[in-house]
Amino acid sequence: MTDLAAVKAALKTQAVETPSWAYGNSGTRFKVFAQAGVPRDPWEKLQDAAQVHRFTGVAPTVALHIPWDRVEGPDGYAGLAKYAEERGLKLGAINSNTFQDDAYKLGSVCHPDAAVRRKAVGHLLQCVDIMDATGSRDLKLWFADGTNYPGQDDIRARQDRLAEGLAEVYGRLGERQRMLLEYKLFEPAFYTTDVPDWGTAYAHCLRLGDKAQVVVDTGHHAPGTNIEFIVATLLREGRLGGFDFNSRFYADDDLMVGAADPFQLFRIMCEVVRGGGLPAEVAFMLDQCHNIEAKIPAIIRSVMNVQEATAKALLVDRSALAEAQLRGDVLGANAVLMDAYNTDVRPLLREVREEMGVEADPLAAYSRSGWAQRIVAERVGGQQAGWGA
Ligand code: LRH
Ligand code: MN
Ligand code: MN
Repeated sequence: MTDLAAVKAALKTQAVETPSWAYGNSGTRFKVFAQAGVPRDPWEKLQDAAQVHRFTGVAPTVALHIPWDRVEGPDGYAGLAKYAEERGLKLGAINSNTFQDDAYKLGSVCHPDAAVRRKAVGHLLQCVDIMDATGSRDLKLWFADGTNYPGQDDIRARQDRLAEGLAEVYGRLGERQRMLLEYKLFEPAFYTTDVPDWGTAYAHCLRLGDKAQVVVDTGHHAPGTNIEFIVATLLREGRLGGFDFNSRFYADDDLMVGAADPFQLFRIMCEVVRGGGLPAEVAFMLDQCHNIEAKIPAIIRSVMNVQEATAKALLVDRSALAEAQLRGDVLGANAVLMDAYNTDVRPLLREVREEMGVEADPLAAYSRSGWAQRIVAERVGGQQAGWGA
């Protein structure tokens, strides 16, 4: 039997971080479809994020991407953090960007030229300065580095350069700051990618120390990859820093989490629950873009999808499952899992929301709020997310 009060309590502690870039205009390399009312600067992105938090109650932090969220002026990023706090938010992970500068054609921290590596490491160190100003815990690193042709560069030398760059940035981290290293199997490099998989990320993190952790972006694997196995392994090793949640059908589609494969999301959340409840060290971040759908409701829907998968994972009757597994009862064990997955958790989540003081139906409440009409009227010329131009 599962303890419903404990399930509710766990759901109330879960926090989902939303990405600033999801609020901006985005598209594919074919076309960016601009939407009316989209934020024109980081402050307006925070205004929208505050609506997501207001109606879900569980999205209190916002990830920034540098330099997409460029802030100048005397108050700088500390001022942005204050602006967030005034709206009941905090700034979350600082995402670096070493992939949109001409200098990085052959790579950034893995580039053969030491001057380019210096520039890239300089940017990463600047991101840590920003973390100091915002109070962010996590520096999220994703590298587009790789090669397109066999022989183009030395695979091992590139790993050495990567290790050296990471070590310098790691050394700059404060006591409570972490480095989250994100892997991606493919794109934009076609032949080799320098951080293609969790094994490579894990090996670098191991050398660096405890503050270096792996990020699992659910869109960054080969089709058919058993992501929950990776999650289980990283949790066992104490190296799962967090998730970049999104859905994919084909490549790195960045669709709403839980839209393409809610069962996979459930299986992932089962391993998170199995690996220690909802540990504070695991950051549940979204990394999505909303190219053709309305952005704020899509983000609210995504947060709800994470909650639904989490609720189902928490409902798994762990003792019945363990007993069936020990008996070698293949079908019985599978049935325990499927019973939880097939439970309609929406009534439970409505109760949880009401107990938290937010409305039971976040999407309906947002729709009634008039915010969508207000931003269309007030904002002209929305900013592009910086992605998929
Ligand atoms: C790379 C990635 C990484 C970037 C983000 C915008 O595909 O997942 O996390 O920072 O997209
Ligand atoms: Mn990502
Ligand atoms: Mn991605």
